Amino acid sequence: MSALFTPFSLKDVTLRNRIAVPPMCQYSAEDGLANEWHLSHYASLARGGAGLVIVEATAVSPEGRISPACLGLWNDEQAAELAKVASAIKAAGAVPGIQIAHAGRKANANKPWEGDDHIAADDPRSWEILSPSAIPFGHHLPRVPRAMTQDDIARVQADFAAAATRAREAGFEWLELHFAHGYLAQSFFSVHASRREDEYGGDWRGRGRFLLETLGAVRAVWPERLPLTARFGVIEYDGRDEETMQESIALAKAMGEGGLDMLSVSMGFSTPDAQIPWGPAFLAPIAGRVRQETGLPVASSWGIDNPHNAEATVADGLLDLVMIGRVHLANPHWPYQAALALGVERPSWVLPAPYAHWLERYRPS
Ligand code: 8OZ
Repeated sequence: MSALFTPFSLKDVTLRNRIAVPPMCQYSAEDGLANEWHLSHYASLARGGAGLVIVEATAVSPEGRISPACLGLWNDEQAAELAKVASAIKAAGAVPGIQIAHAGRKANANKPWEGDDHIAADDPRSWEILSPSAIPFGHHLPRVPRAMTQDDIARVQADFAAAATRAREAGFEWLELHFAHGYLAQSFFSVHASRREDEYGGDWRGRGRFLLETLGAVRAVWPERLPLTARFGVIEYDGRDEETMQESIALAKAMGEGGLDMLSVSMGFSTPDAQIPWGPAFLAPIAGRVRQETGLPVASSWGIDNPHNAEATVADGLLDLVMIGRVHLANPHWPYQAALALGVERPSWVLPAPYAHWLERYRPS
């Protein structure tokens, strides 16, 4: 009996197994619109057997995009194109999810394979970048953001709620808030990015206020019967890790009380000086601690890249869902291969019926 291939239910949604495709930016859109690339990419991942496919970081406003080639959900035309993606994911038996995002001080960058750095402020493709405080990330992202006013904060939170409404109308059944990776929400929480002196700064409650309010604004419009999750960086690997973990766990508990259904545990990426201990499944014990101390279901990723460490993280009670990202790009049928490797009986059931049919047929009995 495989833990990885046990269905998982959250609210009214049931995933066929514990494998999820995490959001992975494709940097392939124009004007925030999904196109044939997104359709074929996401459909192929869903066909491979994962229970959940979460569409990449999709910006709630034009200035919230990481790059000019990121997806957006600030108008109805974008929602109409994303509806095709959601429908294709669902047709292949996976639950369609989407991550909504604002990139904050990391916005307005070139594609990773075209430099990954900030677009210069005098470039015609540049836009104003926003953050809780006028502190740049540094390194390849040197531009100084404008410190947000409380009107800016209210506007971005309304953008999150509007994007959530469009995501629902487009047919998505699982919504993830991007509260990680040094983007806007993580920056509000991070001591590396926030020096605010109003009620959005200071101790963890102040630095967590933007996240809790944004969650509340989205929960108010996202159906109660559908999962609302957040990807959140609980640790920075900056030398103050225990303090950050305790603050993160306190905020995660408050988010649970504020209507969050699950946490996708990641790293903060708020400073270019982080010393990340890369290794197989290195973040899973951290996620397991968050799961234990908050009582929230958790997902996580990073270095979980083979059927055995994926199975172990679920079987050992560290994770409820395993995010299988990059290896999924190399092998969209990773879930089927994992089922074979784990000795799951008749693993073809992992796949949509037409594929299962051909794989089961003409086999010696
Ligand atoms: C991993 C690490 C840093 C950034 C995202 C492009 O979260 C990212 C990212 C992923 O959208």
